[in-house]
Amino acid sequence: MIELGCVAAIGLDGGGSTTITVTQPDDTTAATINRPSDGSERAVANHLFLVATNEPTGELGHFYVQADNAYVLAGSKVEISAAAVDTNYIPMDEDYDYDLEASDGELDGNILTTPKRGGEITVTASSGRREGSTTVYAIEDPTDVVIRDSSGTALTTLNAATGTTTQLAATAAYNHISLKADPEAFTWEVTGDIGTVDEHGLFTAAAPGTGTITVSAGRARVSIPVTVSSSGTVSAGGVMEVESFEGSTTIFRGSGSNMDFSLNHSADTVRMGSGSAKVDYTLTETGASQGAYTAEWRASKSTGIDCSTYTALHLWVYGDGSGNILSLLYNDGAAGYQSLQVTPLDFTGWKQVTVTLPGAHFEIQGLQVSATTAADGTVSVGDKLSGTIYIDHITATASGTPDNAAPVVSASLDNSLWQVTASVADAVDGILPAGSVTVTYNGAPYGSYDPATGLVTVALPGPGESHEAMRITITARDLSGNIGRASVDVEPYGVDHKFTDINDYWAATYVDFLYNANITTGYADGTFRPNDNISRQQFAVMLYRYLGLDGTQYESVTLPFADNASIGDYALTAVKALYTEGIINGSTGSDGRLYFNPGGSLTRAQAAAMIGRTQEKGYAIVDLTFSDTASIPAYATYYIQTMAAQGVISGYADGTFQPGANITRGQMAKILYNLM
Ligand SMILES: [Ca+2]
Ligand SMILES: [Ca+2]
Repeated sequence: MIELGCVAAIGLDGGGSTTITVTQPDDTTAATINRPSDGSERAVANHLFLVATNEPTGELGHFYVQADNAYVLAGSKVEISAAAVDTNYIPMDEDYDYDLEASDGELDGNILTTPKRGGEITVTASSGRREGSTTVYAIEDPTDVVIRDSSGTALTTLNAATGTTTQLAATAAYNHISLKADPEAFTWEVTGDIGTVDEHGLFTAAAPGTGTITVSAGRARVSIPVTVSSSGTVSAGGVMEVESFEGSTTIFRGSGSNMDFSLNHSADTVRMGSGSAKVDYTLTETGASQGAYTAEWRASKSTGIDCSTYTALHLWVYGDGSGNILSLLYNDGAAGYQSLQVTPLDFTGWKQVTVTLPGAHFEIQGLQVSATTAADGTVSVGDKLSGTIYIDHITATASGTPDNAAPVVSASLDNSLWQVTASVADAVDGILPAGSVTVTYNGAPYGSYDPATGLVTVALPGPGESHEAMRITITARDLSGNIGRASVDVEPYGVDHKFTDINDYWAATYVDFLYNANITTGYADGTFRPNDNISRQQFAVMLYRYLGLDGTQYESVTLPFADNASIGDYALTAVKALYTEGIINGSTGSDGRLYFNPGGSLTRAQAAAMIGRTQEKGYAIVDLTFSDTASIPAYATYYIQTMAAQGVISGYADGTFQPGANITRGQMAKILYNLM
């Protein structure tokens, strides 16, 4: 209080028992001006009651002049008001015209813009010889400046995605007195070629990288580090990737009430890429009498969507069939944590939902699930109070229509130049950025993609020499998560087969390829036995080697199978790894226990599901037209649809798929080759 300039203080008990109620000079009713702990004046209390007994005279005495804030950051605006008071200090009913004059700064009507150099400004209202004045203190050198987000929370760092805008605010204080401060009264700067900040504190993230945002006023300045990430890249076609759930953190990092939010990598509940958001909720009545059942998740930082460019959000939702309502929480620039309905959860499995942006300003602040309310006001909850849903790949579009078409990749071999050339184009995004295209040679990164032209050129090794089979694959992902790819196969030349029993085998090239890639070693007698059924543990070993998993990461895993002891030593690490990664699950035996059945064979449907789970989501799918499509089990349908679309898997010449037939070692070799 001494720092504030107080020279004398009276303690009146404090807490809720002291209320200071004042009739201001321009008012005729009293209002509480302190903040008693009860929130208002107590019904029974003792009073010190000061009363003026004067009667109104009806004769103008002076003007009572005040600013909406007496202390302001120099350069900010304040609003001046002047009330007519009679000769007995009683406010007058009628309005009196008056002239306003300020000793410094600029007056526009009742708005005073204080001078940048600061100072004490006297503002006088007068009419004839009657007048009144007030002093506005414009502080040039505040003692404290803080950068805040749009909800007023002080920021120490800022993370933003390219293409997004973040409205920042700043506050200033002088010896602990809060100053009224317009954003324009501060000087905003950004360093590090990461974007721009305008005079109103609106930061536009333009390019990935790190830098700082500095705000200063007088000699006070404060900086926060800023990281701009490339997720949220904006395409020429007006698509912005808002959140893919592929990284280690998401735009929803925060905390919840009756809701848990986590990253999920279980393949069957990912729609795009290899990660999605898992949302577990248990609806709880909010306020005993309100009858509203909700669960909420609030992000610690809001994500702004530029509504001058984008008209709609698109997201994948995996419904739980509960009938509850999924909403986004958002700030419209005026008020936070409003809810915008995304979809009723009246479906199960994945569904793509489009949400039209409701106004000129939209910041994503979180998620909400709520129970439905019937027309008569009753809340329908029943046994649907809790559930689990998944969310994946959120984009914003200018067109209002989601992009569900994969990039087109076309590749060909130029024998004369001994090189592969490929072009990549997406109908919506246009030419894709560097991080969106990968080129591999026999499964390993190789060659390069030119994001200026959208072209790939791969010079093949060893021109004119004998060579093993080569496979060049170009994979491209658009900002909406769709994946397209193409491969060029170069037949082997002048080399022998790797096994003694595959010279006449239709898939010999693939078997040799997997041997060269260290995915299969065959049998000790030099055979591969391509027409044998592959055992479940042999399958696990090949898939483990194909994925390039690090076995040391899984040594301490305890397998849950009743027949652990019968798993071959050569396969144990592979089974532990694939079990941990959610690729193999085992099956329940007639005794109710879980078995891996290592020596058992594998159906084509089982193999397709397991292999399919190792692949990122986002490739095209096709309607299956096999004559026995109806007999494909539900768990394998999606994986067969997407691998058939890619040409990784196919049926038999008679039009059947034969999902229940056992898969052979040679068929497995062809599938793994096609995935490379
Ligand atoms: Ca994803
Ligand atoms: Ca596309």
